[in-house]
Order: sequence, then C-alpha cells, then structure tokens
Amino acid sequence: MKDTQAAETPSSLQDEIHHVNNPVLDLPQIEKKYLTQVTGYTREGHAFYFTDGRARVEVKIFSDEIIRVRLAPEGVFLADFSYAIAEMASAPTSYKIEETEEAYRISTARTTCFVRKSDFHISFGDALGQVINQDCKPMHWEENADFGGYYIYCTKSAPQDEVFFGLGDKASNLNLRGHRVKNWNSDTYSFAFNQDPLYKTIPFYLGVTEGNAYGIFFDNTFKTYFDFAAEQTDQTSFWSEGGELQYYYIQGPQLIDVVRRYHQLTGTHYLPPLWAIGYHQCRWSYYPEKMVRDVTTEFRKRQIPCDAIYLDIDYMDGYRCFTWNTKYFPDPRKMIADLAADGFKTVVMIDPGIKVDENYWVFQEGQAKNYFCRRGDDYFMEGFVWPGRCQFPDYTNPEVRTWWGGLYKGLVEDGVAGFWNDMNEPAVFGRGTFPDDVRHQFDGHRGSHRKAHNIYGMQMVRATYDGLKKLYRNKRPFTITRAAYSGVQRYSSVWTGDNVATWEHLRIGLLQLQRLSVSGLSFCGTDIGGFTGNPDGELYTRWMQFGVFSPFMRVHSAGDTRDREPWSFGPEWEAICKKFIELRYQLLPYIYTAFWQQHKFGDPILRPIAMLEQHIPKNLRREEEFAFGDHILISPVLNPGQTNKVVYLPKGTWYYYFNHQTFTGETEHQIDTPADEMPIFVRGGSIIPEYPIMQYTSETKIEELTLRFFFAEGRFDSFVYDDQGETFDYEDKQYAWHHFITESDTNSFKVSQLEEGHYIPYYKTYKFYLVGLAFNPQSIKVDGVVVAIQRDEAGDYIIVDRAFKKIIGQL
Ligand code: NBV
Repeated sequence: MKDTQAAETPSSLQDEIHHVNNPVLDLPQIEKKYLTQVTGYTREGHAFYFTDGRARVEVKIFSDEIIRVRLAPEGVFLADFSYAIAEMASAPTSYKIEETEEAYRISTARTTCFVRKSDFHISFGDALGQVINQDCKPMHWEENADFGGYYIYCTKSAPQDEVFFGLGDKASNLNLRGHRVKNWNSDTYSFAFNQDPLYKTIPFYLGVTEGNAYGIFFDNTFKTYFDFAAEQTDQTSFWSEGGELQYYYIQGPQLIDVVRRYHQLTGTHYLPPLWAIGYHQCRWSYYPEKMVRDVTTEFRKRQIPCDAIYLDIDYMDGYRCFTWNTKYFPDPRKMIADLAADGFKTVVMIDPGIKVDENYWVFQEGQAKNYFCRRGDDYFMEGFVWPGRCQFPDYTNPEVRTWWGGLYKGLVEDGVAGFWNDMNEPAVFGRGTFPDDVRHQFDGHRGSHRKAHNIYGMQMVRATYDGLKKLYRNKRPFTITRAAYSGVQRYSSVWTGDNVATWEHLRIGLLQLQRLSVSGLSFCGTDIGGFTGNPDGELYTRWMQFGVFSPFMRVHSAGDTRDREPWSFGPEWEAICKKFIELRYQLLPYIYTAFWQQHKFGDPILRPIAMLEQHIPKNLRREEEFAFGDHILISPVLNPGQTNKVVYLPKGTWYYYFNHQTFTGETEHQIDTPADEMPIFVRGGSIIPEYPIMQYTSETKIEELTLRFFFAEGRFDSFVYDDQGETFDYEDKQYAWHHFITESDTNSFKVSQLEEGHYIPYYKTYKFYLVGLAFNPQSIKVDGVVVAIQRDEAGDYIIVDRAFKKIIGQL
C-alpha cells in the first residue's frame, strides 16, 4: 500500500470531505491509500482473496456472468449483508484460476477477470479474455476521522467511444458521459433538467464500448458519486462517503443481457394486479367524498376508461396516517364499496411522519415499543412534516417493518386496494432530511443515517408491501413509492415525483422513464400533465399520449393547479385523450405480457433504441424513440404545434399504427404528427393481442381475443400472457403463456402455437387479423391445417379456436 497526494481526490469532492484537524489528538494529515501489488491469494468457496499487506480484496463468482469485487483496507470485510440483493446464491457452473507472470486470471464459461500482480489493477473481459472494462488506478481509500470509516474509490478507464446508461433517477440525457452524479435521496419539488440528486438511489450503470455492454452495480447505501469521464475524459470513477467498496461486474454483451442479469441479482417486480396497469386518476386532493364521487361518475358518464382513483393526504384526520377525516369522508367503507361496484379501485397515501400526539394510537404504539428513530445522543428524531411535529419509524428494524405492515389492516378492511408511500427520502420540512447522527438498526448491522438514508424509503415500502401481502392473503397488492434504492422493484412501482407542467418536463419524463426501465425499475411513470403549474390542452394531451406507453399511467397534479381530468381542457382535447386511454385498454393483453416478461425474465418494459441496436454507434445517442415491450415502437411528440417529426426505425419492416402504412427500418423517416395521433409503429412479423375497449379492466369477460399479425417475410415469435389478473396463483403455474410462431414468405403464411401453464382463459376463440398481406395467399396454414380467410371492413381475418385444435371459418 502506498500513501499518495490528496490532490488525486476528484476535485469537487474536496468540498464534500471534512477533514477533521483535531489539535488535541494531533491526528496526522489524512491521505488516500492505494493498493499497490498483489502479494498472494487464497481461496474459500467461490471466492478468491488477494492480499497486499493488510489489505484484502475478494473476487467472488456469482454466476458465469456476475463477479463481485470487495475491498477490505485493513483486511476485515464487513458482514455480507445487502438490502438490494434478492435471494441469489453464488452458483457458477464452473470456473478456474490460472497464474501467469503478470496476473491471476479467473475465468468462467462467459467472463474473465484479471488481477494484475504488479499494480493490483482489476479488469474484466469475455470468455476469450478480450478486455471490456479495466481499472486505470488500483482501488483506493481514505480514512475519515470524523466518522471512523473510509471514503472508498474505484477508477476505471473510459475509452473514447464508451457511453454510459443507468443510474435510475437522473433528469439528464440518457448517455451520462461527461456527467458527475450523486446519490442522496432528496425531496426535489419542481426539479430541473440536470438537477441532481433526485428522489432515488440506483448505483448501477451500464457501459457500452466497441459494441460490448457490461454493467457495474456499486452496492453501497451511503452517499455515492459517479463520474463518467467528466473530470478526466478518459476515466470513470465511483466512490462513496462510507461503507465497503463492493461492486458487481455484470457481463453483456448485449445491454438487455446486462439488465436481465442485474434483475437476477436484485429481483424483479412481482406481477401487478391487472387493474394497476389501467389508467389512474389522481389529484392533490380529491375531497370531500362528493368530489370523489363526482369525478368517478363523470368518467363513466363520458365513457372514458379508468381503473383507480387516488386520495392524497387530505383524507386523513389531521394528516395522521391510518386515520380518516370523517368530516370529508363520513363513511369511507361505503364510498369505497360503491366505487368498487362501479369499477374503481381506491388508492390512498401514507407518509412516514407520525404525528407526535399522545392521543393517537399509532404514535402511542410506536412510542411504547420504541420503534421511532433516535438521534446519536438518544433524543427522538423529530421533524416537521404535514401533521406538524413528527417522529419517524425506523424501517430498517425488521420488527418495526412487521408492525408497520400490520397498521394497514383497518384501511384494507375499509376496502382500500392500493397504497402510495410519499415523503420517504425521508423528507423533513426546513432541514430537508434527518441529521447524519440518527441511528438505525439496519437489520442488525447498525449504522447512522449516513448509511441508512438512501434505503429508508425502500424499507418503508417493503414494510408496506410485506404487510399488505399478508392482509390481502393471496391478492396482489399495489404499492407506489417516491424514494428508492436498488431492489425496490421487489416491493413497489415508482413515480418520478414533483415534475412541472412544461414541454421540457415532458421530455425529461421520457428520459427518466427510459432510464428507470434499464435500471431495474420498469414499473414507472411520471405525473401525466405535470405536478406543478398548469398545462394547456395540447401539452396535457401529448403527455397523455406518452402516458399510454408509460408502464404506470397516472394523471396527478398539485393542489393549487387547475382541473386535470381528461375533460378539463374542452371537447377536442377530451376526444383525443379518450381515444388514447381507450388505446391503453385495447393494448392491455400486450402490456400485461410485457409485465410478465419483466417479472419472469427481467426484460425492461421500455427499451431505448440503444438497447435494440447497440452495434450502431449513432443509436447509442438516440433518446426520443423507444420500444414498449417486444413489438411496439414509440416516439412521443415533445413540442407545441409540432406537425411532423423525424423518427428512426430499427432494422425490419414497420407499420404505422393508425393506418398500417409500411416503413423500412434502419433509417429515419419524417412522420406527420396530427394532434390525434402520435408516432406508434408495430414491427412487421409481430402478433399484437387486443381486448375490446372496456371502462375498467375487469368490466367484461373477454369473449374473443383479437390477434393482429403484421405481415413480414420470415419467422417470428410473439407471446401472449394471461391469467386471472388478481392473485398470486401464477406462482403455481396458473397462467396461460402462448407462444406464437409465424412463418411467411411471398405466397404463404403459417402460424403455430405452443402453450404453457394451467390457466384456461374465458375466451374460446381468437379472431386473427392478417395485416398487410402483400399477396393473394396460395395457402394459409394454422398448425399445419390449410384454412381460408374471411374479410370484414377491418381487413382479412381467420377465426381459430384458442387451442388451435379447431379451425373455425374454414371454407
Ligand atoms: O401529498 C402531497 C404531495 C403529493 O401530491 C405529491 O405527489 C408528492 O410528490 N406530496 C409530494 C407532498 C407535498 C409536495 C409539495
């Protein structure tokens, strides 16, 4: 180990570091220490331990494509504990270590890790040993006398062509090259482009260089920083103000592989109930009861589909969580039941701040059980939030989480279907958040708020989800959280917080949702229309159009804004909003399938163009087009008065959704953007499933499933997932997974189906449309049987029974 100059600390961090010069103890000047050379290694299980004096480095194989690196400056690793990691045991197939004069080379079937002896540089490459990512300095650290731990650093080479994605909640361009970002969950009302940090901490990034993608997950809950070739144009660094230097290298080569593997580590979102992917209407706040009833009645009267209505903080009694303001809501149970009968689920907000009030049962219980956070010197952590003076549960204590989960019992019995956890950065009026000295139990790995801050919100919504899972028994809960840490997707959906009703924010939202999606948080959405300020009809409508293709689709706005219902901007805009909300409902089986693919395989729901064609360098910088699921490509309209826009389409044939005109891919096209349309394209060769328009997701039983095949020559796969929509029975294979294989050439079309799962959908038949058949087919075969086609005003179709056993309509 060698001591080096403090000057190597990334310069802006200098401001953040407070070296304590203690005259009494006369502490030496603190300097960074670097690993210097490898002096030996040992092996335990799937891990290798390399040494340099007292320092030790662990290289542990998790799978053929995931390798973890940890640094213990003084040779003692912290307990192997993480809130982010799901139950993924280290289980590689096979691997070996070889020693050469220069390096140790650890290789699995897919990944190689080199530990260079002379300078302790660690690098990663593919199975053939071609290097993809490498250190350009050895790992280093700096003792901090202020809190008795280390600031820790890792610096890697950033080749000139490399681009960087991920990091979850950054309101910046998709490619983070040239940016330095910080992770410290913050309540950022009305945030701006490039403002940082925001509400969530996702210390995971993806790099692409020379067509190869890899990922780094820096699993550290302290305040962390990432510098993507900003300070040094050829270096990428990440560092933290505490905790252990611990990161996972995740092998590609495709971006989507990296995301899938990141999900293997941190888990995926459970399958949400079907209603949660319908359209949701929210407002700060709908009250009293009459207003809630008026809004929902209006939806049904105007025949605009909607599945959920939200109650913001004003439903509570003096903002006391788990209570009702009975003046506004005299009989909540009856109201919720009536709404449910009309197809509306009720979702309510819960904040972490518990009012200090000796007569309030939640406060009494929390006090009696010692569940609230305390300061370093044992005073309760108190701060002002909506209810006034509050104390805050320590959700890092498992006992507190169980208690918190149980508190939802009353609201669940009242019929509430979903819960919205806000202000959980945690946000405190005035001082922003908790002071650093607040203590947390951290599941037995005690620490200060410096360590627990970034996971506070995640543990809150985890407690919420786990509690609801018990209370709803087999029913799937719906939860949404503002603050997050990696892995939160196992417990909740997310939204991007308090955005603004401007065109710029519509664009920011487009970037944020793509970024969240590749960072493991696929179930995400913006406040459609903007939270603060007032959109005009055009902005609202364009945002609604984008909202159809946001995994979470909710209109929400602040209390001091004008009305925000789909009809609030006049009949012309209302008609377009209705048409687009209806489109969401038509596409439900397609969207539900994308959610299943996310849950089961870790496929992001939104996929930037870079993810579709990473081998084309220009595509790594495209930001406006994105794929929504496997087969649909969107390019939202982002400017007022815009009558056309240039859209890039990846390789293949593409159909413009509204008129089925075809376009060739791997090039840009100028597309008209009339107000009642937006650029939506379907990939040739796909089958898109559709439901009839319903006013809410379970309104009617689906009598017949429409499948639309968009013709293209070649062999293609499409999938449709279906289940009962509400329970966890899918875990016992109570689902129907249809795999359609289509094969077409210039004069014939064949389709066959493979099925998996035990669920039997209600519909007995498929109405199978053939869009864009460029020929008069000599033969159409369904599962080997020749069929004839019929024609209606919508085009050619065949009707087949669900199991493809019987061909109905054969001439
Ligand atoms: O509960 C009120 C709002 C809520 O509507 C919004 O969605 C949250 O992001 N909440 C923030 C607290 C007040 C913000 C000014």
